[in-house]
Amino acid sequence: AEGASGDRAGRRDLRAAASRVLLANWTGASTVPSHTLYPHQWSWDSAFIAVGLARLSPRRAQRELETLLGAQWDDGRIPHIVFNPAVPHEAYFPSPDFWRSSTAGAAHGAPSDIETSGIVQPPVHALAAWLVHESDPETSGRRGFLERVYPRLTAWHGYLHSNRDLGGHGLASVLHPWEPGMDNSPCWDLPLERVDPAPATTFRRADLTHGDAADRPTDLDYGRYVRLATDYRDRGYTDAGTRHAFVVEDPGFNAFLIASEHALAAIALTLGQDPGPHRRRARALTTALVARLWHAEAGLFLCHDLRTDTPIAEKSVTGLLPLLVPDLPAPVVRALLRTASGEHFGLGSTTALAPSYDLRGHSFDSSRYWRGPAWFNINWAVERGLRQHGALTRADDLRQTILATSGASGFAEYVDPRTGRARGTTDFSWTAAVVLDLLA
Ligand code: 2M8
Repeated sequence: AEGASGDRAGRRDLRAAASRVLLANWTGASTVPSHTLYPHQWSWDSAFIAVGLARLSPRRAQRELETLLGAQWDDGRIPHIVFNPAVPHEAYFPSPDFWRSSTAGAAHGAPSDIETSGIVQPPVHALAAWLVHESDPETSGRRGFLERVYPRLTAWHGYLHSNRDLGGHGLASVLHPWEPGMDNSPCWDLPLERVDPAPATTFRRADLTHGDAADRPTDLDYGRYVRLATDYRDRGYTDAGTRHAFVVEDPGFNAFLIASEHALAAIALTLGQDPGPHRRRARALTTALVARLWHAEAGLFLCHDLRTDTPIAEKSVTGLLPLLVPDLPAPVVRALLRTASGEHFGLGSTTALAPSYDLRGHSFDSSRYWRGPAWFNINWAVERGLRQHGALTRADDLRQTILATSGASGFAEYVDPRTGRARGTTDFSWTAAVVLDLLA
């Protein structure tokens, strides 16, 4: 009994600590991922943050998503950063004067009164909106939350289904390593070799003021990120009909899109509208995902380089994220579950949390950002996926590990997957947010 009450007290303390992080990172209408490293609003961060905020204040969670949706472009895209005009330009690179969204993006209906980036991030938003609604349907209903966000989320998916189906195979593609959110994943090493880096003298990184250089992407990576973003901007943020140096189909990005398409079906049904179009889309995406990106011999989904039309032979956790997809073929699910706990990801054995990249991969690095460290938003998604496919004990174990590691690391941005040691910054918003959700 003492153990149980100690456990209860521990959970209460963890909840209080996670709440303090989110409250401190709230800036009035949205939440920064971190006041130091990322002092603006980020797209997929806000989706995870809203899921956690819903456990504290459903109104605030709705506000978080609606602030982001307020910066949506007329073509449907949700920009990956919404800039806070009160923050000085030097605080983050690339700043608004780099992206120039209100002018360079004018042809695509970028907002004129607010500055944003011009690229996107994984579409976790409809899933988040549905979870926010479900956490308190009464408040959501009274405030007309779903009515307001549904058309915007539908337009967002419309953008991804049309403008971003650059391969013509029914999947959304990404045009920059910042888009799938796993910035310096070894998956991008090969496609990035074709990109001529912008000279280091032409820009100034702000991240190294707050982050340890050994935890961050390299200068060469940054040179290439800058080149790709500059080219996209200088072509007016146009997707089709131009040649992109980097264009990839990513399984994690598409898995979130499918989970979110199912969420749109649930939202439509709640609003008394026809869920059919969303269900058909989810089915078509699922078929395309398996046909294009599943590799039975590798035991997981692989990214596909559309420039060379070849699979990228790197095992990244993005290849496990399709566990979020409800109706995968049974042999695919079985193989994914095996891979998750096998030598490459070691879930529940070598490591406790899923690493971002193959523990045995030639590029594995336990500290450097998306080249090995374990991330809490991704582990939250894997936990959901395991649960959805009936791997309940493993989902419970992973949940406990997420809760234990997050608090002990000071709500780290990411951790060494073998030791759980904090990496990157601390008091990180999505880490606190997924804790609040998993404790509920
Ligand atoms: C990281 O990416 C940004 C660029 O978008 C950066 O390094 O400056 C990534 O971890 C990304 O997934 C995340 O959304 C962002 C803010 O937390 O930081």
